[in-house]
Amino acid sequence: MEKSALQVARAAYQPKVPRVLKGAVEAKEGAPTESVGNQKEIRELFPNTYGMPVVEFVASDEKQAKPVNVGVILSGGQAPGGHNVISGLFDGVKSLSKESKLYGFLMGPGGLVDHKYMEITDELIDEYRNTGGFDIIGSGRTKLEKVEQFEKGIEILRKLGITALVIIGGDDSNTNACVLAEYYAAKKYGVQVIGCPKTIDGDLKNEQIETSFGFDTACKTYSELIGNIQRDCNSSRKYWHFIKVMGRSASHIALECALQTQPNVCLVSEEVEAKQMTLDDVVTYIATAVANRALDGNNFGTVVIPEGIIEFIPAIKKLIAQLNEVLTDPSTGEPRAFASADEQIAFVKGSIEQDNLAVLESLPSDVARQLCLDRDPHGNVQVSLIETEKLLSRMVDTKLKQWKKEGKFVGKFSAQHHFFGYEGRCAAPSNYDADYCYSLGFNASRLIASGKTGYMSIIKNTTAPAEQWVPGGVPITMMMNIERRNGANKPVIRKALVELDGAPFKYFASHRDVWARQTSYVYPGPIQYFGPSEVCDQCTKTLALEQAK
Ligand code: FBP
Repeated sequence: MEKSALQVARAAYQPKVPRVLKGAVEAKEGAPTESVGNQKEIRELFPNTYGMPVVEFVASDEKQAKPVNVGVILSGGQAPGGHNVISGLFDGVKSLSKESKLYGFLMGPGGLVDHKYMEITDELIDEYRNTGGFDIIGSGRTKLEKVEQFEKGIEILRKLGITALVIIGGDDSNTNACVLAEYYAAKKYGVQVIGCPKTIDGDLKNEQIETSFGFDTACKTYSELIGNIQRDCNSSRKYWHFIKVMGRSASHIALECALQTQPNVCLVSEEVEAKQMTLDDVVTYIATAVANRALDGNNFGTVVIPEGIIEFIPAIKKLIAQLNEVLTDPSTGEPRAFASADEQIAFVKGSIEQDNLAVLESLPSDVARQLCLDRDPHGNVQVSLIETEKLLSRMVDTKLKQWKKEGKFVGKFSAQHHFFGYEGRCAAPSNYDADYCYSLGFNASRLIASGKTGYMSIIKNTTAPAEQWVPGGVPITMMMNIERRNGANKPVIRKALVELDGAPFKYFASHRDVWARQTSYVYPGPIQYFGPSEVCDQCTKTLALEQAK
């Protein structure tokens, strides 16, 4: 594979790791834990993995030296740093014993079930150190939830002598990791299951997990692009740019990009829901910013939109909840099968309540159609396929035309549209993500060596220099509660949405009125990999604000 000069230099980068992980460790255990909600139900569903303590690794004199065969799976959407989790895990298991082996299951959890795998060797891993992407073994969204899948899995794990499996995924994939850990523990199959917190969306975090990996690099990549657009629009002064950014449910990415670039408008889905805003309220809010800037002769600006916003508008959220129910076959719990998209839409329209039908029919046909069509394997609406940025700018245009007639808008309005998602998911990891991910992977090998199962690998204190980071593990059951999914109540990891009383949102809310009217743009520029630490090793503003509490 031909490489650029940066790639060559980057391949030689040595990720920084917590001091504790540089030598032998032992697990210091805290008190027993409880799940974040529905304790009784979660305890009953996970009798073998419920209530385990949070673990912190501390230095020890005892060297763990037993060889271990480990399997690794990349699950769900790509996030920068996945290759570093695998290289940290590889180095970690080899440091336990040169005899240890690491196998990668191909194209996501499906590789375990279909017995598609490859051994990860020194030569292979060296090609992928500090690179973006998940292409070393590929990723997929197969949902691991059925006993037949778990049994197919154990066949190949036994054949390869694998006694520990590391699942690198978001909240849905780690929920599945937890179910698998419980199943293998109940059956006494002797296979440990460890999770790693991945997702650019940043919504897998809590008291124990400071951030999900990939969020840092993805936000910096999008912020670079938003900054470039802002400089362009401040130069030509003729366009309003509507920029949708990824983040299926939570608005962490949009908020972080706003903190980095100070756009004129940034929508936060969680606030839209809390304020019970209608689609028209959202449109009025944006149109007001456009009209106010026009009063100063500024017929240009930027609007950052979280891709999941549509699901947070209360009337649409209610509609989606009912769509999810009717699209599930109650006898199997599986999605209903339809011969065609048109048949599916006709069925939906005939099955939902009148008020929901009215909301559906009020939406532009392309949006309504996407809401009625298939979910991803975890039951999520595929919001990346809904062109919210165009929908909103169309509606703002209509409103401004009306206001012009009424003498309430004196300017010009011309829009450009962008969607930043796939551009950032496979970017070369920032130093923060390169170090954090490598540490998460290496740390997973220590959880394995300590005999843990049903744990997620965690690294804390990451706003401090890496030397002082604190490695450990958190029982996955601790993050679970019961939620309605695909027409049934399911145990799932609770998603971390933007907290409206949290420091990042409060900082944004206290500045946004100035950013809306004035041109306060910040141009963050590209991620820097080499150079002064204050340029290269900064975490996200979200994390810095949260940890400054
Ligand atoms: P994960 O939750 O699996 O990390 O994926 C998140 C995400 O990147 C969302 O931001 C986006 O809506 C979705 O994946 C897109 O999924 P796909 O890759 O299937 O198009």
